[in-house]
Amino acid sequence: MNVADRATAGFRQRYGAEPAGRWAAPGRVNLIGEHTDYNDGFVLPFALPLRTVVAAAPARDGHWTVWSELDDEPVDFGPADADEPGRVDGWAAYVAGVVWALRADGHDVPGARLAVASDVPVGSGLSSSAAIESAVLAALVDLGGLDLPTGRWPRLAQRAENDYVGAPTGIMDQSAVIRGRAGHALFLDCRTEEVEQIPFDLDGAGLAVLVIDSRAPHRHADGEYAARRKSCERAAATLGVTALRDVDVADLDAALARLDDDETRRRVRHVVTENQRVLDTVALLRAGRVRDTGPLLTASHASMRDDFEITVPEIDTAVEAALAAGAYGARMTGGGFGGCVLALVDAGSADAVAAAVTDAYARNGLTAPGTLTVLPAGGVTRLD
Ligand code: GAF
Repeated sequence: MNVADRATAGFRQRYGAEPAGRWAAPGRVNLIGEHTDYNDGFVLPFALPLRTVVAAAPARDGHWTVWSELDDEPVDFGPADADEPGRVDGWAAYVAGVVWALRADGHDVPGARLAVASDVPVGSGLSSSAAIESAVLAALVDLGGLDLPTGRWPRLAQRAENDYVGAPTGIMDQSAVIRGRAGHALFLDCRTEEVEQIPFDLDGAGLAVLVIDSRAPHRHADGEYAARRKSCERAAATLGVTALRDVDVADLDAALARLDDDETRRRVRHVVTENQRVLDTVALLRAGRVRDTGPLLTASHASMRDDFEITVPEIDTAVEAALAAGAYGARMTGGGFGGCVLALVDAGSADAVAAAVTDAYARNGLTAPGTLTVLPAGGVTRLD
C-alpha cells in the first residue's frame, strides 16, 4: 500500500471515519551548504520523492489526537499540553510543537484527529521531522482556514522544533520541505530567507544522485550539533560580526589570525569556505555544468571531516568507496554523526557505485548501507 493509502487506512481504522483531506510533505537532502544555515549563510537542498502523509479531520472537542504507523497507541493532547513545551514528547512532540507555534503566533488552531504514515526513514538525516511538521502545519492551516501565507511556514515549523522539541536547528530543512520544487535545488539565503529555484536537471545531464544511508547510529548528535552552533556563535562574537556569514572568504586568513585556538579556527574555516562552495555550486548549475559540481561536493566533505569534525567512519567509508567507483563527487548530507551520503554519478553507473559501497562496508565489517537514487521533487502539498 502506498504511503497516502496507509494514512487513509490508519485514519479509518483508528477513528472509524473518513478524513477531510490528506497533506503530504517530503524529506530532503542537502546538495551542499552544511552547518551554514544557523550562521545566516547559504544552503542548496532539494526535496525528495519520499513523503510523509497526514490524513486529518477537525475534532469538536478542541483536542488533537495523533496516530502514527510508527506506534500502536495514538497520542492525545489539549491546549494546556500544547502551550507548555516539553509536555508532549517522542514523535508526537513535532505535532504538538506545530500547534504550539501556531498558537504562539496568535492563531485559533482547530482541534483535529490526524493519522500519519511516512516513507521518510526516521533517524537517517533526511528530515523526517521537518516532513511531519510541515504536513501537520499544512493540514491545520487548511482545516482552520488560518491566515498564514506559505512564506511564513518555514520559520514557524522551525520554531516548533527549536522551542517546543528543543533542538537548536536552523531553517534549512523546513525551507526545503516547504519550498522545494521538482527538478530544482533551492538556493536559500538563510539571513534574508530569499530563495531562488536553481534548475537541477540530472536527467538531462545523464546523471543521478545516489543517496547512501550509512546506517550509522547517531552518536551524541544532539550535543555535538549544539556545541558546533555555540562555537560558531562565539567565534562571530570574537570577530565582531553578526554571524559567520559576514566573514568573506577573501578575508578568511585575517579572521583566523584573530582567533586564539585551533579548533575554533577550523570551525570558522569550514563555515566560511562552505558558504563559498554553495555560491560556486550555484554558479556552475546556472551555467548548466552539473557534472563539474562534483569536486565542490568532495571538498565540502573533506571540510566537514577535517575542520568541522562531524563525520564518522561509516560515512567516510561510503564517500571514499563512491569516489573510488567513479562518482564525480560525494559528501555527507545533513547534520552529521551518521545519516546519509550523497554521490553524483553517471545515471548508468548508479547501481555499480551502490554495489561498490556495499562491498566496502562488508569488507570493513559494517552493517550494509541503504541505497537509493533520487530526483528533486516538489514541496508540501494538499493531496485531496
Ligand atoms: C540539521 C539541521 F536541522 C539543519 O538546520 C542544518 O543545520 C543541518 O543539520 C546542517 O547543515 O539538518
